[in-house]
Amino acid sequence: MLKGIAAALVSFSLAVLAGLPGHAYAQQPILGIPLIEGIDPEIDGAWTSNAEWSGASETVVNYTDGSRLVIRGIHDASFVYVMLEMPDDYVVDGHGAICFDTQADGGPSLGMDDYCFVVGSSFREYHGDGRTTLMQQAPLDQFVVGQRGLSDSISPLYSSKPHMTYEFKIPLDYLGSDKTQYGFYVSFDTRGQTNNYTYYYSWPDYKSAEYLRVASPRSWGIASLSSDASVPEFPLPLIGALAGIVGAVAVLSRTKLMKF
Ligand SMILES: [Ca+2]
Repeated sequence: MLKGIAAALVSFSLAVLAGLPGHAYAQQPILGIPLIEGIDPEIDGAWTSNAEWSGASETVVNYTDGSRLVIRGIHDASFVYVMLEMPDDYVVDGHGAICFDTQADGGPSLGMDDYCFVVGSSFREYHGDGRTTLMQQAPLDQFVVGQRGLSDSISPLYSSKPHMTYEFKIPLDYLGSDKTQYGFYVSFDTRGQTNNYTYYYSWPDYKSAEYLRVASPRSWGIASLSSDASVPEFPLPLIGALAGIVGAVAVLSRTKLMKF
């Protein structure tokens, strides 16, 4: 019974989170990225240890087709680390991309200052051309790293099968280390698990049908780097949703504890 209530609470909270506005003139969703000194995630495309991503912020996106994306972010003042995790995707066959609008100046098209890092069968970097929303291949910066793979039971989201994860490590110098906020966009695609269609997803959640075409940077979210281990500057509606999740998790943990 308790579990049912908790599950309902979680679903409700996630629905609220997923439904956050991401449109140009509405409030842009913010992804907080806490500072943790001395971290050194191994960019191997998987949860390498329990502690690896435990201090990171966690943003859960629930898509209408039932797919889920979890975005984790952390920085150590030299690098920003991002993990994309798809708990319902069990096959290594797609692309995962993160894009930074380094000037946070939005705009309708992908600019020269907008950098995308894409992991597929290889790792590539793209910039904008200032005219379209199509990524243009650029030389890969020597210090950026990206990798995809499968996470097993080390991940807290493990169900019964290893699932897709993408890990990225990007030098803050390269993004402009005087900044604490960047426009931020995530996309990924995957083949259907029972058919040959390719499915496309993004954060903020927009319709897409090409992995190299992004939503207009003015409609992206914001990555906000914190100067300490706290997760900064959530917009107000999020606080209610988060409180719901925290409550639900508390109930869930309690339910689990009562079993033993
Ligand atoms: Ca790892």
